[in-house]
Amino acid sequence: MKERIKELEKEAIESLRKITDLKDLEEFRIKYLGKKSELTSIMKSIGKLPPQERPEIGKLANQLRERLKREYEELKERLEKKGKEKRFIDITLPGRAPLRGHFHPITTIINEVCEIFSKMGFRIVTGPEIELDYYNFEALNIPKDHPARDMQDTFYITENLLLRTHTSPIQVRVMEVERPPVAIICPGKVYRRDSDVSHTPMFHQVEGLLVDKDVSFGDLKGILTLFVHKMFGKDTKVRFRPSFFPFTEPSAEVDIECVICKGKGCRTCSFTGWLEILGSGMVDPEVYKFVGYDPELYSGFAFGMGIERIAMLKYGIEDIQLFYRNEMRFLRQF
Ligand code: 2NL
Repeated sequence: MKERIKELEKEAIESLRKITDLKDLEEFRIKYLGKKSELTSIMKSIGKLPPQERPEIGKLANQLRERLKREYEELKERLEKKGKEKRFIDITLPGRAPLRGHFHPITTIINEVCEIFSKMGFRIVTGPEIELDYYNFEALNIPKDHPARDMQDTFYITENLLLRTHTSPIQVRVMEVERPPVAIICPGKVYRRDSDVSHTPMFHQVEGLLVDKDVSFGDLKGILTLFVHKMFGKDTKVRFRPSFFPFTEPSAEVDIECVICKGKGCRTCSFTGWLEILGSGMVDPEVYKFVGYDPELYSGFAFGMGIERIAMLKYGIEDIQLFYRNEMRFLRQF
């Protein structure tokens, strides 16, 4: 038994010296230190030896086990370290470019519109999305029986509080505290109870207002034509078409030549050759009564546009819901 332990030690150490990778080392561990190894069975059989032989054999077997374990751990550590050093890093490879974000297409259009009017002297003003019925409807001369005031069309919070349905209340608030000249541009989110391919319950609007002495319909036409030319290109054809809003008189809708078919007629323009892009008009004297302006002294014009609509026309997008699905394949195209 003593002889066998000595042989086993020689054999084990010899095979350990030849090991160069972790796979062979694991085989070594199983063969010499595992549960089914010869050394383990020697240790198990010590109880069957004559009592006087047991201490010496036991000691030798234990010493061998400790030595093999130590050598095994040392070699394992060395091989693992070597494996890490071996991983080759090519420092000449170009780095991975970080993904760069950009503005949402709706934000881009809002910024473009606001910048055009800023340069013409309009001041950008924002206001609360939760409004009083007074600022959203009453002061804008929208009668009590107007369909827009229906529960079906407006999100009411209480009888007097609602989610604004346009950004006009901002302009009423400004006129309430400032005397003319007033030239403001008001971007923001607005809410209506509507949802299909061309409507979402929340959308964006930009409205503008200019009030001073001697502001005429000619000024409205001049400024809005300039806006269209800056926004869609200086060769874009514009037309003013009579319309109606409770808060303007007279009122006009502004159309541009269809950007898709260049006026020939297509599905986008319902075969009219024209696209409606904004509503406008001379501020109704009734509105001035609510804010304490003298309609004999002052006049002005206002206009409003839906940003999603402009973005859809400008980029040729057919489904408005795409703006709010946050699909990267859609957003990355802008
Ligand atoms: C549209 C039409 C419009 C206005 C908004 C306005 C504001 C005040 C007084 C008078 Cl405080 N008018 N805003 C005027 C005409 C049209 O918007 O189609 N928007 C999407």
